[in-house]
Amino acid sequence: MENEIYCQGCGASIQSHDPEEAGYTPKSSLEKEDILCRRCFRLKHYNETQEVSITDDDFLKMVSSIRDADGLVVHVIDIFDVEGTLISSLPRIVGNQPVVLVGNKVDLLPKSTNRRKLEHWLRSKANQANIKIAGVFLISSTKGNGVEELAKEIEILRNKKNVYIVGTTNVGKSTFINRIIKQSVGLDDVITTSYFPGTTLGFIEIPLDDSTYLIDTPGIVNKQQIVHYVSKNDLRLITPHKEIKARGYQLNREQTLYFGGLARLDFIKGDKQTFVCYFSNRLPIHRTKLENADNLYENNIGELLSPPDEETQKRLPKLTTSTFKIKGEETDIVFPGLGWVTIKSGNATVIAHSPKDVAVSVRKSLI
Ligand SMILES: Nc1nc2c(ncn2[C@@H]2O[C@H](COP(=O)(O)OP(=O)(O)OP(=O)(O)O)[C@@H](O)[C@H]2O)c(=O)[nH]1
Ligand SMILES: [Mg+2]
Repeated sequence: MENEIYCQGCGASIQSHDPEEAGYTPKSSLEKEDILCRRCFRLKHYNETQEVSITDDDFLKMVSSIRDADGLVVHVIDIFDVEGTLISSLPRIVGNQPVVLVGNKVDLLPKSTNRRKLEHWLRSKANQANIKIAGVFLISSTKGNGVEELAKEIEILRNKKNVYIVGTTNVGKSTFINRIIKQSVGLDDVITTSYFPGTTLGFIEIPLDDSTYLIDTPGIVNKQQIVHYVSKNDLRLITPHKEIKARGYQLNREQTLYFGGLARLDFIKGDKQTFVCYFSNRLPIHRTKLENADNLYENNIGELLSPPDEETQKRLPKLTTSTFKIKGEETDIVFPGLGWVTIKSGNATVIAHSPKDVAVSVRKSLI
């Protein structure tokens, strides 16, 4: 449509006939210069979400239109959920555009994290997925770390073309753009952000100059992201809000750690040693004997082992196991979207339990 108007907060096309649908704005508010739809208004002011009927597939189609465009793609991922947020099908979605990989949320990492190792790990993950990248950056969109350097690099790499900010839902794409807007023109929170998945509903164009734009896009839905299986309340508990604190446990073999009741690590073989856990400070960790672990789960899931709350229990896939024999170097067992456990001795056999589809992986320790 010619003179279609879009919500400046979420990018939805503005309409005044269906209050239950995306972009609804009462007729009386249509006169304003910058229009914010009712859903954005409520998200912003009351932290209230409204479901809309745009499907995962609609989002994917929208983002796939970048394939026919000409510009720079900035692929934002969440460094706490690299498995769930690195889009392995990115080359198919955005075609041959150059790609910058951005690991967001570094403010949550323990200070002792080795950034070089983290960058190296991200690079190797991108390589495995056959995503050719023009650079890797680590930033915090909320705190601003690294954003200026990245903005400078984007300015060079974009070659006077559009810049598309692409990623799965909730990685902080809109927060990143808001940070850039704030740094360049001083305005706060122009685009709507929230800790719920599925906030941005359409493309949002922020002018870079007379003819090119920085473009926010809706998050692509990847079913490996744990955010899709947890209730809003549990999402609050598992999402770290500030720098995570290491929690160390001295374990003998045949002991188990539960991370709430969302994941579990069994220490099967190896000498007595410390397991250092890096999870949201609000996620309780329980230690038990391996022989009691199944029983504890059966009888205490949702109570002592919480989260999951009732709503999450209905949605969460069953826990499945992966066995890892670690030999010779400090290793992290990574539970995507939750956190990781560092095995300091570099020698142990462990069994990791995680919700099916949220696959556990290992990497060289980052600390
Ligand atoms: N700690 C931390 N949280 C962040 C950072 N960037 C974004 N967040 C949080 O992550 C959540 C999602 O942010 P959004 O900017 O809405 O994410 P998005 O990628 O635009 O999500 P969709 O629009 O749903 O695709 C919000 O709760 C943000 O506050 C960051 O650098 N550090
Ligand atoms: Mg967004």
